[in-house]
Amino acid sequence: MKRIITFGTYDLLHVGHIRILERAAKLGDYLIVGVSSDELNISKKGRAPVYSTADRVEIIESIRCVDEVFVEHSLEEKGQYIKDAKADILVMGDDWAGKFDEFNDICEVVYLPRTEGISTTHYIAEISER
Ligand code: C2G
Repeated sequence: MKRIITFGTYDLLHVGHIRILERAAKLGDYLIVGVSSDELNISKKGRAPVYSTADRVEIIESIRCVDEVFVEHSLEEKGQYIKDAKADILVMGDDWAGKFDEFNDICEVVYLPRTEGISTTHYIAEISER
């Protein structure tokens, strides 16, 4: 039984998010997703997500390939989250390539290619233009 963990904000859910979750799930048997809190996003990106933490958690919980969801409150706790989840593999998009290699001693770290040409930032801009 292989346990997979991945992290993200998943604001304004789009197919890039769905595809990486589905590809992550295929690497094992049980997919755990850390959804980053509004506070963490404000501190790392300088703005709050459009959807609240609670709404983003509810949305990610409803996705078929996702087995378990928790709120990621701090980037510094990542090692602890991985241990608590008893994860065998950490999956991240390749925009994070190399950034989580320090966790190779507690699990396998895999970076999957992002879906080209799609981002929450792009959709926010598109919606405001319209
Ligand atoms: N993603 C993707 N293709 C896109 C956009 C996003 O594959 N076109 C992936 C990202 O690589 C990430 C996941 O979808 O693995 C979630 O993306 P974001 O919501 O942008 O989350 P991020 O800011 O990367 O948060 O602890 C780290 C953070 O919580 C990760």
